[in-house]
Amino acid sequence: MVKTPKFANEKVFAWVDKWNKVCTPDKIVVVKGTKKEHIAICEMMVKNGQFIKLNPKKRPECYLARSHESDVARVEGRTFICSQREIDAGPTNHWMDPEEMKKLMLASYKGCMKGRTMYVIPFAMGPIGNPITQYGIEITDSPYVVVNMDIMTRTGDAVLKHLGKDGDFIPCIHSVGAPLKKGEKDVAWPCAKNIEDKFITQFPEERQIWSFGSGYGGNALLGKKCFALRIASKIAKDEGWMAEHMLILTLTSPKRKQYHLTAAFPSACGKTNLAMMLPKLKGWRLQTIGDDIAWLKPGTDGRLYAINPENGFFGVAPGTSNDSNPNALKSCRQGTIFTNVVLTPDGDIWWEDMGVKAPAEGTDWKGNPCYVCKDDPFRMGPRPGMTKKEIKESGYVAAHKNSRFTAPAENCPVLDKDGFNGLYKGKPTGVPIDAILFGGRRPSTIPLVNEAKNWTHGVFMGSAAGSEVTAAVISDQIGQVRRDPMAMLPFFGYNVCDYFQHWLEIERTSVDATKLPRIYFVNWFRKGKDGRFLWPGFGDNSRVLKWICQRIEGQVRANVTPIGNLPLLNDIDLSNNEGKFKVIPEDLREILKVDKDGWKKEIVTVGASYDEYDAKASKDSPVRSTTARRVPRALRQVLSEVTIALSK
Ligand code: OXD
Ligand code: MN
Repeated sequence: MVKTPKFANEKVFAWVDKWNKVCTPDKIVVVKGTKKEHIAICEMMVKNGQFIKLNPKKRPECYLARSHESDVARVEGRTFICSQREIDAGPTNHWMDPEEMKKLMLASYKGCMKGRTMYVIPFAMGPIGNPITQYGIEITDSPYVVVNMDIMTRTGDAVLKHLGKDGDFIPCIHSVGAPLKKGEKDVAWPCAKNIEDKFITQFPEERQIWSFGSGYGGNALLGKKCFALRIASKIAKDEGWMAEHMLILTLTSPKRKQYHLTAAFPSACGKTNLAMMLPKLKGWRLQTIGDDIAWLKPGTDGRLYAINPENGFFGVAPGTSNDSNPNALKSCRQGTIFTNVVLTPDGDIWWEDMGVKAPAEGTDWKGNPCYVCKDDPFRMGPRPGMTKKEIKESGYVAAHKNSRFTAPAENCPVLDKDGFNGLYKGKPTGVPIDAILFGGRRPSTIPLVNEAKNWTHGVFMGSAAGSEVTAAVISDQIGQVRRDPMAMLPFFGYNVCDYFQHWLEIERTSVDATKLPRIYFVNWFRKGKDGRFLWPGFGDNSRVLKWICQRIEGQVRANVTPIGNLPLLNDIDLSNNEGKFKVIPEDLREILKVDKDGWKKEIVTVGASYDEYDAKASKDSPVRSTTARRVPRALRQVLSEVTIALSK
């Protein structure tokens, strides 16, 4: 066994020592967090065939990784909340008794790092020293995880220094689950090949994270979903704050008034695009604070203050283009790790809907050759000379649908540096939030924007959110609408009913509830009967954000309807309605209407989801009795009110 390195902090030493004994690595490296170290690890991976170095003239300090085919997205079926009692994990989470889970996983971890290096990554979720920031120690045998964590979090010596002798942190352990025999050559993407051998486990009471068998970002970069959402949501509930799957942005009006907005959309539904959007409306400026996670704390003035706990963007590549998100493309210009995209012959990258012509020939995400499509220069197929129709029918994509870029936030040309550093008016409070948006991909029924009548109604709206399932998760339901309350379905660290109650408590316990953010539900994805999108989205979404700001200021009236307050048609600013994408006024009229029949069906399915969360004991599902906790009465009340109002 190799010797466990010394740490000033005893809890850190104990955590590393414990796993050194279990995993028996060949070597232990404590991550320093320097650029030199980052590049050295990347170059070592190039040598080992695990990274491809991209053309430094085109993409300085950028690398490409190709994952194993089984390891391309989050594995919700293998994600567990192991609270002491099943009822505390609730009906939306997989649960196992914590001791049983530990026994099972310990058997997998035994000797799992043989032939490998154990890396110890001290990391911070949030700017080091900010009062909202939390810390973690991730042990991993994956250099891919180390360099991605370097980008996505603040890592290294500075964190250990901040922890000092007795600073607290969330202990995390990760292994790809692929020990090497003596002399055995490593593969390009080591992982446990069978899905049943992968475990992404949170122990919410102990505040620990154990992950095994997967190298994919959402399963392996433990600061992100496992800590900043699942574990943090539990800490937040216990301490009276919120950990949410939300972007944070700063919007400045032509009169220089600043607004801070957060938005919760499910995975791969455009959070990164909205967070970096170029407003089509003249005089409005948008800046990015975060694109995926927000931690919000009530301030002494009753407002909610937010920080982005992350340090980079783990964005979905396909669809990211100069039209959809030029700032994301710019964020990827250097120091970025690409996973499962196409490699071009000149050492650059390409993906579907990048808005860039495909090269004549390239290498697809599986490492196979791919070729430009015969009748569409923006597509690639697996054989030369294929038509667009042939490629579409074959279902082939050259970049995986969930291929990703891991880009440093500091690359983002519209980063709000102060907000990103947790500062507001020079104080480390995070930024005060004016509005919270919920949303999802909904081809029908849900209007463009809908304002909640009050906080409880807004919580109801969030609880009722639904979206088409995307490739961000390994699922056989891709494209189908599923309920995804507050976009947190895969990320609740505890019982969903308690989570709803916690949202309601934020108002009940507020020192001044009139200062809480207004809540809105938006839908950029409505389609017409012909399958055409009825709203251009992207920069045109600034029209909706402007309406929201005007509502906050009390400058415009609204159409008060049974489902909420909708804009009056003329209040959506259609100036500068030019360019490739345009708002079509008849379409706008359509998406600002209340589709009563659609809503009657919608509300029934919301009620059905509540029934599932109530998880009443029944003959058919006796197990559910142990997860029986109820959706808060206040939300049931809103459900009834909306149902009655719609029936009039
Ligand atoms: C993500 C996700 O990667 O939500 O952000 O899956
Ligand atoms: Mn996400």
